[in-house]
Amino acid sequence: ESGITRPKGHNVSFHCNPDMEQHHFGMTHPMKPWRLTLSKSLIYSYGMSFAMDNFVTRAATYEELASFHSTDYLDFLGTVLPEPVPRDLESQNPDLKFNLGGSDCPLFDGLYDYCSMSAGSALDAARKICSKQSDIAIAWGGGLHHAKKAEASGFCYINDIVIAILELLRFYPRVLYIDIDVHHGDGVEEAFFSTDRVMTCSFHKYDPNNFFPGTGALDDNGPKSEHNPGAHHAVNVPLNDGITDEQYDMLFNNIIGRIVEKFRPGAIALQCGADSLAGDRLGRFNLQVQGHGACVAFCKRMNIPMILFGGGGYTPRNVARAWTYETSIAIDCQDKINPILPEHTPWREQFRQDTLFPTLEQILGEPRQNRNPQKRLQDIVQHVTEQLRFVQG
Ligand code: V1S
Ligand code: CA
Ligand code: ZN
Repeated sequence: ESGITRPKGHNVSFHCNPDMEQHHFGMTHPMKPWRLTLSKSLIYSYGMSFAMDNFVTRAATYEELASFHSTDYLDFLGTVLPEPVPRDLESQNPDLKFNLGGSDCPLFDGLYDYCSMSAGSALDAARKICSKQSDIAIAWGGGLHHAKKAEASGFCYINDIVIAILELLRFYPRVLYIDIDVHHGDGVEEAFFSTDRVMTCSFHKYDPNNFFPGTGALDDNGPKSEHNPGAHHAVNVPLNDGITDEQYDMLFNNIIGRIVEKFRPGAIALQCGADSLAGDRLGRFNLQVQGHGACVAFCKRMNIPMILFGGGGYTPRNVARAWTYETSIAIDCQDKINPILPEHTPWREQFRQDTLFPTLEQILGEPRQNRNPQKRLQDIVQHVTEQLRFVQG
């Protein structure tokens, strides 16, 4: 009826768990797991599930989480209980154990289940890629790129991406990690700082003193110590407020095109954080659904097995639009779907406009000032080109 059919010549799998979406970080907290419900509702309303293999993912086991995280940290994460009265405010509790329990990474009901389900979806996706049952595997509930080996950070407790990449590395000699969340993918970068088998590339808003997490400068390319094989294998693309689709597309294609040519990855892990969209509650860019999706389309055209992860995204209606459009790209039906949202979409009124592609004016009223001069973007491409001379494929 919808005209959505299975893509020809490749297989797409979709990994999610409705239990994950029931968790709450707290009333004022920007991370709303419900955005996953809204995204799925739109994806299903378009009939896209008929074109994919759909899996309800299990929770990752303790041993699977321990492939990256320290057991001290996992044991604590498994036993901490939410405060009966939220204590909040780091100022009252400056020595948070493992950075847990502050306002960014609060302790909430079912926290451990939430984290292990996110990691479970990422691992299931990785295994479908390794077994060649999927060419693209989608885990919109994953993408929590700030979590460290023994520390929570920036709404992230378990680094499902690192765990999934470790799985990919059992089958693929080299994996490319790409991160289009508006924040720097510091946790993934750090985890693979000392290997030349993973190249990381994050595009992000960079302002060391005023924007989280404050890392990811252009010349932070991995510790340059003499015998570190991971040197030069971290690419950082620091950006300013207001970057547009056209500029981002130029940068992305240029930089990712060069990296793939040189590094020749066997698999790609693409974090599709939707907080880089215009109108995001925490973000600063002017990207539209089309420009965000163009990154996914570019990667797909390279015909390299790929996992699509979610990540940030704090204006749920725009998150749902982006991840729906990107799902349509994965299954090759982006030109077939009606840009008018299906009449029967649950919570349709949440979307405000009835289109998948609202204009900047519709999203923002007035677009944010673009503070990315063309010259600076050319310098970034130049730096990356020079950096890649040190990289072997
Ligand atoms: N920007 C931002 C922001 N907003 C919040 C926040 C706001 C309200 C709350 F009730 C709780 C937290 N925290 C931050 C950032 C963290 C951003 C994490 C992004 C995650 C991701 O999208 O990349 C991936 C899922 N934290 C900070 O800026 C740190 C503070 C320095 C300032 C804010 N306060 C609340 C904590 C300390
Ligand atoms: Ca990023
Ligand atoms: Zn983010």
